[in-house]
Amino acid sequence: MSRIPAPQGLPILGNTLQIPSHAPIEHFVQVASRYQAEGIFRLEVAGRTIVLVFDPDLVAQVCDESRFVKRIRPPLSIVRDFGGDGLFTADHDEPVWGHAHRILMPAFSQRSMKAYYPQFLEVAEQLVASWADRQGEDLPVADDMTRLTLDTISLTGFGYRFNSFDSPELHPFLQAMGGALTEAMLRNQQLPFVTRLRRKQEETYRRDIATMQALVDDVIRRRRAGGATGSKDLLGLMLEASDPQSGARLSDENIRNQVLTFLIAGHETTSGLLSFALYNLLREPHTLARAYEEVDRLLPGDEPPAYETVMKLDVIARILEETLRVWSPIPAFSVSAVEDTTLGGYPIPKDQGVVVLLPALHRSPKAWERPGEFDIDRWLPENRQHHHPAAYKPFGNGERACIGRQFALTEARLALAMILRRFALSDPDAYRMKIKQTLTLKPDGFTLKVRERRPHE
Ligand code: MNH
Repeated sequence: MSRIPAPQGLPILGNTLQIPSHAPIEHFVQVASRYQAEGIFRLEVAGRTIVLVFDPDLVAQVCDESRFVKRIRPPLSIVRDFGGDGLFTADHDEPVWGHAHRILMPAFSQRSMKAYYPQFLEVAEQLVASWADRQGEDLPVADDMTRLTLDTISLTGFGYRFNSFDSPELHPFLQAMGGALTEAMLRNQQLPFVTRLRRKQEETYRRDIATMQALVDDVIRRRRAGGATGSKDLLGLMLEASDPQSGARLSDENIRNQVLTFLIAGHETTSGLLSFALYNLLREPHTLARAYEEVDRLLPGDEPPAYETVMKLDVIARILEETLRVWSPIPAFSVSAVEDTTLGGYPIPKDQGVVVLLPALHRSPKAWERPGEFDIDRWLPENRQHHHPAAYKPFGNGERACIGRQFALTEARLALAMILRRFALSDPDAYRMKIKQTLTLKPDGFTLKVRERRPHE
């Protein structure tokens, strides 16, 4: 592996000190640009060798599930401190992953999205009403998208109401989650003895995890107290369904881990997607005009949009796809080699982790024409077929790909359509992109202003 190109590092510390602790991904992308020809490089971080790939042909190999599988290594082994054996942080070999996956799959079918739709709509209407009351003010985009997505997953998944739009402060759950995710990212870059020395951080970390778990316990307690059986939402399925293959039921401890996993995974990334989409629209007036044209054509008047109409939105759908190319909220995912193998001619030993670096893959000149350009017409059916099959992985890969993809896209389509139908957007402060990384990415400090497009009662 020592032949894989790598920036010069120090003895023992390797490249650890070169990585800005709060912006590792931006650094990795910068390093990647030095290895365009190879499409693969290596870093020595906190005593581990990390191999990163972004060449689409190499990514195609890494996506071969007979050769590489998801294993719980840093940073996911750290996230496991709170995700436990939930879907996201369960190991490939843990039987409970298969049990939960099969129990929950029906809850993510397109038919289920239709069942959740009234609740998607209810929360999207709260967002729009809140913005209508705050016309002309600087609206904190990422915070409000977080209110939308957190309230949506908790209501549809668990029948639990955060009522985030009623409060100027974000819910304590979110504070705790932001703290825990950031700490997991920092620990990923620390030698273990350093983590052990940081007592105060350890205390805060444990407190943040306890705060999140207390909320989860409240969610489950309320459901049990309500005695509402037969509910087919996520929590209902977990409490009552059994794995069709083995007959296994989920343990109370596992359900707790799944609820916490879904509360985090089910909102954090969709919030980033919507924030980046709004950012892109403000920078691309032509695309914004096409989006307005589409919502005015398909959603005239003030009636709540019908599910079927939302599924017909095509410009908006392509805005989301292109946003996920240029700004993937989850900027990387990792797999490990099943056996000794090679990648691009370099030997990779069994169990070695390989990171797929999405921002570099999604802008690879080998796979994309004009990679830096925001062009939603890449996603027209006639152009789509020319894409490199492994050049676009915003939802991960294979069996372990995102279970919530349709959920996120349906929710985001509706929210964007509701926003555009009602408001003209402006950005008088000409925001310049500054990424905030807490494992996932969001635009930091991005605000916009809205004004009603047509008289409304
Ligand atoms: Mn989601 C896995 C991206 C929305 C629930 N998600 C993944 C992975 C990526 C991802 C990438 C694979 C991670 C890995 O390989 O380690 N997810 C996204 C993006 C969005 C998103 C970009 C929104 C946009 N995810 C959602 C939503 C939910 C959700 C919404 C739930 C309602 N995601 C999950 C779960 C997993 C996952 C659960 C783990 C799946 C598994 O391994 O079985």
